[in-house]
Amino acid sequence: MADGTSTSGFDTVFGDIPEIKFEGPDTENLFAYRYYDKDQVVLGKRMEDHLRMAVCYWHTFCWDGYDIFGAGTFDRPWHNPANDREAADRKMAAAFEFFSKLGLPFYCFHDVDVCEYSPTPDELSNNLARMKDRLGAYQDETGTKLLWGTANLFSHPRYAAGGLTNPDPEVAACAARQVRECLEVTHALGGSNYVLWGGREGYDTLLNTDLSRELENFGRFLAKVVEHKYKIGFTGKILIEPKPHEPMYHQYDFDSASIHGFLQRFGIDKEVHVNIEPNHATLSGHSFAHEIATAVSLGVMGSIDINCGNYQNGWDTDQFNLDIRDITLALIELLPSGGLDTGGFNFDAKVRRQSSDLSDLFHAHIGGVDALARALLSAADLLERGDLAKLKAERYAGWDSDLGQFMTAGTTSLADIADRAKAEGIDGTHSSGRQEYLENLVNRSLK
Ligand code: XLS
Ligand code: NI
Ligand code: NI
Repeated sequence: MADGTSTSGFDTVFGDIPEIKFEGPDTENLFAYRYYDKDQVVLGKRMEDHLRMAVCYWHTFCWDGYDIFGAGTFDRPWHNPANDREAADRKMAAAFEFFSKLGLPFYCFHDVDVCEYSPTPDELSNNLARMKDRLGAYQDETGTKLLWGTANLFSHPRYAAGGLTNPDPEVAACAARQVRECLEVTHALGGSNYVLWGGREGYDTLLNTDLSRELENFGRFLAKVVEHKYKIGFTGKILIEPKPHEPMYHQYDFDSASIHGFLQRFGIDKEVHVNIEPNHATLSGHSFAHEIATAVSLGVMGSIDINCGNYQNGWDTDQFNLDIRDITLALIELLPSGGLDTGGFNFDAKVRRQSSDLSDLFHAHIGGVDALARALLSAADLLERGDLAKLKAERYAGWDSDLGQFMTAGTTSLADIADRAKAEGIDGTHSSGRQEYLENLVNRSLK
């Protein structure tokens, strides 16, 4: 507002920073997008609708820069050591001011991110109910929408041994209550998805863990979450976020393939999808593109938490992903399947602990947004040229031949195939996979 206060009644905190707009690759203005032009049509869809970008509440507004070796470094105007109601309200005002300045369509939150410190289940319930109304009012005022909500089942001390997989049913009951309430709030706010990240659903040691029982309980409770979604009429997707470890030594939601197997076992593989995060993919020994390709092929692709680690250590460093090639490789797996549907790209990423200025939050997001836009343009170029798809089709063309059809027919036995191979003297010669040639095609298309 012109008088320097937002409609929430709090002073604006990003007053010095202009709204971030598209100015094109030649601009000298570092508070502008150089590639993200939300209305530009790429592969028949607006960039904004392809990417469906979201700002995450926790890294950008809750974290004060602490790490296990040292205290917070950020000193944000909305932080307050008491973490009381007024601090939570100020934080929300700052968050929506930030979303609006970036001009991105979505945000994501954990229940505890938006509330003041709420040590008991009743306090969290009451605070969340109050914050639901405030979030709704801000959404109406700014037009920012909710990509997904999630219950934090890992920070409170009661969840040290897990939420839905806790050995103590009383703790699991608290987790179930929290999931129900957060799912209902997500629904009330028009959220597009609901996420479950099983940060503590796993174990530190098998010596104290009944793995079989924990998996049974996990499957049972997830099926109940799906049932509740239908009961309340929530039409968004339920998403599980794979991660192999950290904080636990082993997490049950290891990667997309293991989640799919687990969902199948409990009969909910058509109901639950995955929220893939590049830094989690690399922790599980996979590439980002591998996780996307696997999820697409298993029919469980949901949404993306965009970030990256670094190549020198094995942590979940949650950095802003500026690797245009890596994102392009993931997008060429995703886009031909129809893209993100109800999902989006959520910036589950944080500025480095030394990047303590408010302007650093903007530079981080601007860089992340433009990297996604450049990757989208690069992927579109590759897909439009079509040579990768053509080469792949040629590579597998033999399966459309008489031999291929014979071998894949349901009635053909192993012996039938072996007999035919012998009778026809088939000797199977190798043809080049042309990897380096294909990699050059990718680099040629990078924008
Ligand atoms: C942590 C996860 C977390 C989820 C939401 O590694 O990425 O931030 O996205 O609980
Ligand atoms: Ni995440
Ligand atoms: Ni993560």
